[in-house]
Amino acid sequence: MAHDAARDRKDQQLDRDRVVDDDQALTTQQGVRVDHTDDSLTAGERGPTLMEDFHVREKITHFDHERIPERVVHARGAGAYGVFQPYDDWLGAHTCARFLTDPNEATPVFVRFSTVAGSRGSADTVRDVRGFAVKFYTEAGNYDLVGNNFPVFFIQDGAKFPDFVHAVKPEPRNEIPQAASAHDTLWDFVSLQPETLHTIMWLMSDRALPRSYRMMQGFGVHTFRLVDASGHGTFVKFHWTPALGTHSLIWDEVQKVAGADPDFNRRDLWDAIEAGAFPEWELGVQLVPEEDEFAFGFDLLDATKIIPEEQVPVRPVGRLTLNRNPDNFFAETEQIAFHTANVVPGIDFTNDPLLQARNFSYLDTQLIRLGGPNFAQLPVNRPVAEVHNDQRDGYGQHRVHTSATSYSKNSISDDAPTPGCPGAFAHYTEKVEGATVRRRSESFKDFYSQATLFWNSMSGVEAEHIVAAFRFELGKVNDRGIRARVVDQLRLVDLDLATRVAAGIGVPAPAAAGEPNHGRTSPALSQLTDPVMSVATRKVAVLAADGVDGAGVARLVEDLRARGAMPEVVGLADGVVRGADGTEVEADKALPTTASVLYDAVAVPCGPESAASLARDGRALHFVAEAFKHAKAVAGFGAGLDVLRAARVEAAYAEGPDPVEDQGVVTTTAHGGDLPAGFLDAFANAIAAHRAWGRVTDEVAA
Ligand code: HDE
Repeated sequence: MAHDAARDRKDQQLDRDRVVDDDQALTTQQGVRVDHTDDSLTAGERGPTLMEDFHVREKITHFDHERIPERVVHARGAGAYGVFQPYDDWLGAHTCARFLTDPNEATPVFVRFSTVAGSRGSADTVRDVRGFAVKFYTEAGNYDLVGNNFPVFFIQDGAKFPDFVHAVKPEPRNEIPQAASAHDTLWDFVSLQPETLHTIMWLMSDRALPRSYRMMQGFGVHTFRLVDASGHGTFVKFHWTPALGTHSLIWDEVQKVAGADPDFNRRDLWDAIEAGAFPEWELGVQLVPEEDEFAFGFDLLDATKIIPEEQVPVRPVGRLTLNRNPDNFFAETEQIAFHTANVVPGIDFTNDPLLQARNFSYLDTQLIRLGGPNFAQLPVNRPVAEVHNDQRDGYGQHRVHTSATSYSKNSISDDAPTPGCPGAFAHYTEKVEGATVRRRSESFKDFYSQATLFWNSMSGVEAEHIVAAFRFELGKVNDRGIRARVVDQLRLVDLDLATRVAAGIGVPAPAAAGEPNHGRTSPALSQLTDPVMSVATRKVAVLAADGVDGAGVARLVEDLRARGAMPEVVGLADGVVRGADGTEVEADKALPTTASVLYDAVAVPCGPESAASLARDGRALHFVAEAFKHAKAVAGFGAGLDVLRAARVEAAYAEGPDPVEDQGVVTTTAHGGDLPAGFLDAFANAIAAHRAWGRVTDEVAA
C-alpha cells in the first residue's frame, strides 16, 4: 500500500483554500452583504453615479486588476494534479532523493503542459514545442522538472534565449504571425545560428503536432546530476514515456482543428480526466557514470544533443498518473510557478550553460508575473514540507510570523529556525577552475551530426512530413536570401533533404553536400518504431440519421466503450435520432457543430433511410472523405457502405458479412445485432494503429 502522507497533506492544504460560493450571500471583500449588484448608486434615476457606491467601485476596481502578465514564453497551457510513485528502490544506489527511490511513497504532483510561442489565448494545435513541467510536492521540499516534449533545445547558452524568443515570437512591427514559426525573423535567426538545426528538425517533424498532451513524450533536456548519500554524483537524463504511445496530428488537420476547436489539447486532457481515463507516463532515466563524461564524442553539457537510447538505454523507474482537474484555472494553472532551481537533496545541476541561465530566469520571471516574493505561499505552489526561515514581509504576505526574531544567528529564539538539520540540502562538490572567458567551448561546435541522425532515423512518411513542413515554413518567408541560407544549412544535414526542400520554395538546388551523411540511425527517434497500439480514449464518430440501424449502433458503441474508446453519435442535428427498429438514439453531437478532424475514426452504420440522408448531406460526405484522406480508420456496415462509396472512400469493400479490412477501411454487409466480432476487432485494430500510413494522399503528405 502506498504511503500517501504527502498526498493527504497537499489535499488538505488545497481544501483549506477552496472557497465554495454556492448557497452563499453576496458580500463585498470586507464581508458586508450586498443588496443589489445590477445598477450603480445614482442621484436620481437618470442622474450621475455617486462616489459613495463602495460596492460598484470595489467591483470594478478588482476587475481592472484581474490580469497578470502572461508568461513571456509558454503562455498557453493546461494543467492537472496527480501522483508519482517509483516502481522500486533501484535508483537508491545513485540518489538519496526518497521520492525517486521509495516505492511506498506516493508524491503529489501538478503538471502543466503548454505551447511556447503563442499568447495565452492562442490555439492549441500549432507547430511548436510543448512544455511538460512537473512540480513534485515531496516530503523534502518541492522539486520541479521543467521539461519539453523534445529532448533537445534550440540554443546552447542562455545568453541567446532572448534573441531566439524574439525571433520566433510575432514580428515587432505588426505582431504577426501569432503562435507560428513560419515567418522571416525566426528563419533569419536559424540561418545564422546553426546550433538551432537539430531542434529545428524536431520542430519540422510530427513531434511538433501532438495528437494529445497524453500522447507525447517528455524530456528533462539537460544533463542533470543524481547525488547519493555520500555525495557521489551520476549524470542523468530524464524521460517521460506516455502509456498511450506517442502520436501526432498531421499538418492539414492541425490547421483545421485550430478553427474547429482552438482548445483541442486542453479539452482532451480535461475530458480524459473527467471520464476517469487517467493519463499515465513512465519516468525513465539514462545514467552516465562521471568517469564516462567525455566518452560520447559530444558534450553532455550541450543541450542540443541527445544521448542515443541505443548507446545508453532508458531504465524505467516510476509512474506518473494525472487524476484530478484543477478547481480554478487562474488560481492553479496560471499561478503555478516553476523553477529549475527547485531541487531537493539527491538531485543537482551540471554546468550546462542553458540550465545555469534558467536557474536565474525562473525566479526572476515569477517576481514580475506574480507581483512579489511571496508567490510560494499561493496554494498551488505551497510545499507539503514545512517552511521556516527568516524571510519576511513583501507584497501578499499571508503568513503571520509570531517569532520574536527574524535573523540568524540569534540567541533570543535559540537560533531557530536552525540551519544544518538532518536532511539539509548539500550542494554537490565539484572542482571548478578556469580563467574568465566569454567563448563557446570547442566541444559544443558540432551542429549537424545529430540533426543528420534524426533525419536518417525517420520512416518514409515522417521524412515526407519534414520536407513538407520546411516547404511550408520557408514558403512563408518573404526574403529569398533567408530561404537560400536555410537550404545552405540543410545541405550540411543531408543533401537529399536540402534538395527536396529547395525544389518546393523556388531557390536553386544546393550544389554539393558538406560532410557526407554519416549514415547512422537511432531507431528510438521514429514515432513509428514499435508504436504503442491502443484504442483507449480514442474518439470515434458514429454518423446517424433517422432510420438508422439502432441495434447495430448499440452493438458498435457498446463494443467500442468496452475497449476504452470514446464513441459519439453524430447526427444531422441535435436531439433524438429515430432507429428503423423503433429504438431511439440520442445524438451526442450535430454535424454543424463538430468536424471530422476532431475524431480519430468514423463509422457509418446501416439503415437504408439513414444512409440515403447522409449520402445527400454534403457535410456528412465531407466528414467521411476527410477522415479517409487523413488516413484514419473508417468503418461501414450494411447500407452504410453506400455512404462510404458516395464519399469516394477508395478501398476493397466486403461483399458479404465476412469483414474486409483494406488499409484501415473496415467493412461488412452485416448489420443489427449480427455485426460480426471480426468486424469489431478489425475496426478497433485500425483505430489503435492511429493511421493507415500506407494510404498516403496529398493531405497526409503535406
Ligand atoms: Fe523555459 N522559461 N527558459 N525552457 N520553460 C519559462 O518561466 C527560460 C528552456 C520551459 O508551465 C519562463 O514561469 C530561459 C528549456 C517550460 O509554467 C521563463 C531559457 C526548456 C516552461 C523561462 C529557457 C524550457 C518554461 C516563462 C534558456 C526545456 C513553462 C514563464 C536559458 C527543458 C513552465 C515562467 C510552466 C517557462 C526562461 C529554456 C521549458 C521566462 C531563460 C531548455 C516547460 O522563466
